[in-house]
Amino acid sequence: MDVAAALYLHEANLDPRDPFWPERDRIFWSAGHKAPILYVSLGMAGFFNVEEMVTLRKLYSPFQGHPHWLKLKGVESSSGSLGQGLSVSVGDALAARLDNKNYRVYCLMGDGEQQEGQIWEAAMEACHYRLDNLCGIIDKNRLQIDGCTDDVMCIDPLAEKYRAFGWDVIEIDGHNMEEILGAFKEAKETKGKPSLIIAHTTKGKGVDFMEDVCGWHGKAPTIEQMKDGLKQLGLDTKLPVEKLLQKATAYQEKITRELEAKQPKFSRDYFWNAQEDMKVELVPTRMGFGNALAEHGDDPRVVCLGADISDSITISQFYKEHPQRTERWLSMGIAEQSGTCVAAGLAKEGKLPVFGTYGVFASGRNLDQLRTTVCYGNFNVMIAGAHGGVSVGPDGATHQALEELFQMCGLPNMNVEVPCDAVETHRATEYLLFNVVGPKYIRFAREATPVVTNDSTPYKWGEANVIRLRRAQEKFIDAFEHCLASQYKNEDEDISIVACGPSVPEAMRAAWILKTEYNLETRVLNVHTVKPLDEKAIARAARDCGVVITAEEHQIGGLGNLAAAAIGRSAEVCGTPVIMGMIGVQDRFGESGSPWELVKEFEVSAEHIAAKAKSLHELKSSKG
Ligand SMILES: Cc1ncc(C[n+]2csc(CCOP(=O)(O)OP(=O)(O)O)c2C)c(N)n1
Repeated sequence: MDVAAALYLHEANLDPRDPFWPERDRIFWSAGHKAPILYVSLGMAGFFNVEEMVTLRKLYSPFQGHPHWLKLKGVESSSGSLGQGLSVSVGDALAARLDNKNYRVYCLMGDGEQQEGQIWEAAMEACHYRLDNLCGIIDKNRLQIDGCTDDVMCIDPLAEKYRAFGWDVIEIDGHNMEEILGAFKEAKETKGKPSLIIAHTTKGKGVDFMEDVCGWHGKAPTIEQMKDGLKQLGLDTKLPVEKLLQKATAYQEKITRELEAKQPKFSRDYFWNAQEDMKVELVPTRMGFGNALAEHGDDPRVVCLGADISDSITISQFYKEHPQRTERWLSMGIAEQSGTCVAAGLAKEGKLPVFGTYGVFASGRNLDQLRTTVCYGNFNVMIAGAHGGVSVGPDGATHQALEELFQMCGLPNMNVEVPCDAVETHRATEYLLFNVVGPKYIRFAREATPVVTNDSTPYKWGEANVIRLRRAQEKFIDAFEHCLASQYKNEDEDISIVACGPSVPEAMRAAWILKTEYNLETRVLNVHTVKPLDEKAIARAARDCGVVITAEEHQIGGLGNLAAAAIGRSAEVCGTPVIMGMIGVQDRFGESGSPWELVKEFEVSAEHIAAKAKSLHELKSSKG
């Protein structure tokens, strides 16, 4: 914070009245998760009224969980996937040179972020091109998410490494204003090479319960903790806390009204647990993954690899209560590309490696490594993509995995599993680990997902389940029957919904809406295995029902296009008219917001599925 204050309020040449002034200095936040500091800095520098920041991480806010330069003036580039900002800064500094401009380029990075290989590619480039208009800044607070940087993946000796890469390195106390300003001056005067300021800092400085404590990453304090913290910082009398809280509440009420006004309407509220009957339990889907690893981790072949969000995705349950397994727990740091190939190396020697991180990074950051090393080599590597869908909520677009099915299903040899709840995630994890030999990707979803299956629900890898609503019950789970698709006898339903992941519970809720509101019968297909896909079950549903809707918390078509192709090439469907619709995210990036707000905003809720089903059914009826 002190370095950012010095940069925005003193050092950098900026004009808040003209945010895109061509001569301004450029400041890139490679560590996009530090967005709140960026926003406060811009606010204090006059880019906007800093009180507007009360909408931080809320739906439609310009203050997204990670900075988006198209939403907020003063932000130079969108970031959130670590390790990319120094390369953007190199490009910008090169552009300045090509255009004979005198502005300077600053890049703020984390110390854990130094574990990303791309940082070192950019470090080499900056030296190669002698970019003395570039100044990198590392917030060396020695902490990251999984623990101390030294333990997660040691980055030291950092100064020597950058010096060896040809940089001028200045080490300072990052809370000492004189040293900070002195470092900026020295960097400006350095010629012929880029400069790096290593700012030694203490995370949470000045607040006793936060100082140097790892668990405060990305976590909001309670109101009491906030007030205590403000007091300790001497800010309690300077900030209009109550007024700001009221402003935040008013904003939330306004967007809730706007969002609700856009939702399809029915005679009553069918949302989860809104009625006296059809109650569900909501359990984080990721728990099924962690519990399965805890249960089966004694097998000496199982090796788990973490990428610095291990508690969050529950992969750490593999060793947390089992100290004897720690030698088979490999912390890779924030290094998804290398981690993927390390897993391949382990698999080559007969291990059962499981590598997990958020889905965006587990399927995108390492796509070429997955393609060339894991899939082309056909290695027995399990990749876990957590927080698939819009479920990461307030973190926003950069952390919301919405494209993995395109990427993963397109890879030859890859197996893809998308379980629908915590119970199915547990069973799928077990099955993949020991029974599917080859590259395998499991996508699990939203934090708290309705539990709609139990241990006696049929689960057969590669085969879909048919789910039928029988009658509303006290418990939602008891209102439905599940059956392996191959054993299901056609009941000539009006509509079929083909779904995977958290869209399965939504499809089931849609079936309830359709039956109660319109007396329509729905066949829900749970296609937990997306590759290999149960094409037969999908084609049969199309032939029997004549209306098929696909439902996915993913860019539209990930599952939908595969289902459409299955129907299109099925001899069984040939000659039968079929109307098809698709529910999914409609070719747009995610947003900050709460998970359920986003399910509604991105039109992937049961209400949207039911409304679409009704309209397609009417269309079918109108055509006779
Ligand atoms: C490519 C990528 N992998 C994982 C994450 C998730 N993540 C966000 S912040 C963070 C830790 C960053 O640590 P550090 O750079 O030391 O920052 P600081 O602790 O100072 O906040 C991780 C792993 C991410 N944003 N991007």
